[in-house]
Amino acid sequence: MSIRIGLIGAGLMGADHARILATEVPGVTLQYICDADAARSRSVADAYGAVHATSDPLAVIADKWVDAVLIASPDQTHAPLTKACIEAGKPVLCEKPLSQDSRECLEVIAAEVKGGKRLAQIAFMRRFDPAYVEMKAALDKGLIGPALMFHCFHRNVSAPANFTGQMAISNSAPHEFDIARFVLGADYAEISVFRPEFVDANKVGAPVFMVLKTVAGQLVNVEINNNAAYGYDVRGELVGEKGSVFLRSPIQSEIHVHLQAITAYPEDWRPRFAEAYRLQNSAWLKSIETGKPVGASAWDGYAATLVAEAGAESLAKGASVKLSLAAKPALY
Ligand code: ISE
Repeated sequence: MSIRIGLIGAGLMGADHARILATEVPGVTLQYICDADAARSRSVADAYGAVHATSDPLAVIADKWVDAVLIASPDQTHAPLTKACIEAGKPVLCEKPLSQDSRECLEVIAAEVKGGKRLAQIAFMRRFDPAYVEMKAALDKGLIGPALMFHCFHRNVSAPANFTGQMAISNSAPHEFDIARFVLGADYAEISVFRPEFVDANKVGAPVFMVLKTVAGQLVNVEINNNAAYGYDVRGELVGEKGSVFLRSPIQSEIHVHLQAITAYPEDWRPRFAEAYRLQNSAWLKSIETGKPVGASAWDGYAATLVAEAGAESLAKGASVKLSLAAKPALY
């Protein structure tokens, strides 16, 4: 039976989720495309054969003809809409971050605990990326020995138009906060965030450099540069006592011409993580059928947001900030 999806948010990521659900994931009916911009929701609905276009997210969530909801609207809407889905008893895949405020994340968690079941999955799609999956498998099999350090680079061509303030930390970096925590299987104890001295701190997307220590004593360093200019480039190397695992990007070809070997960088994250999104969205749909949650939970969303808040505090204070999570409910 087809699962009827209400998709909220028809911007860059929402439109790509519509494409994925319409063309790469079997057994889906796009019941709604919802966006504050009515013309944009209509355009995406027409492009991918959705039944309805609307600008009312709460009506989408309440509609009995909607079985599940995918949230890809602006960050500040994620937590309240996810909470509304949980209270309506509907499975929801919410784009990261769950919120830029850890208190909002705890409200979502409280709603899930009250309902007694996990309904929310947070779209930390790198957990499904084949390269990161192989990295975690190598560690878990003991191939490189105990993990010591995890080096992460995350570079965008230029900061997205909607970026403000510390979104390098609160919007981009949560990917690294979550994937390193997932691969290492460890929470964080503290974070220090730095910025190159000569960089204009007020320039949106200005680079930040972070050093995190896990509760197990491992070190994670994260460079976020949202104005890298040359291409979209995400790198990682997990270093263990006996070896390391280097993250490879899915490069399909290399052009040999004029005494050069050329490989291309993608313009943004969608081509680089296309397979991760396809696998994530397929796994989400399967979890709706089986009732067995997969991927990142609302608790994982809270954990990433808490680190981002501490990171912004560390950058402002010029000092490391220690982290302590709330008590983890048994549901997670
Ligand atoms: C964006 O929201 C994403 O989630 C991308 O995966 C990430 O690379 C980018 O930095 C974020 O702004």
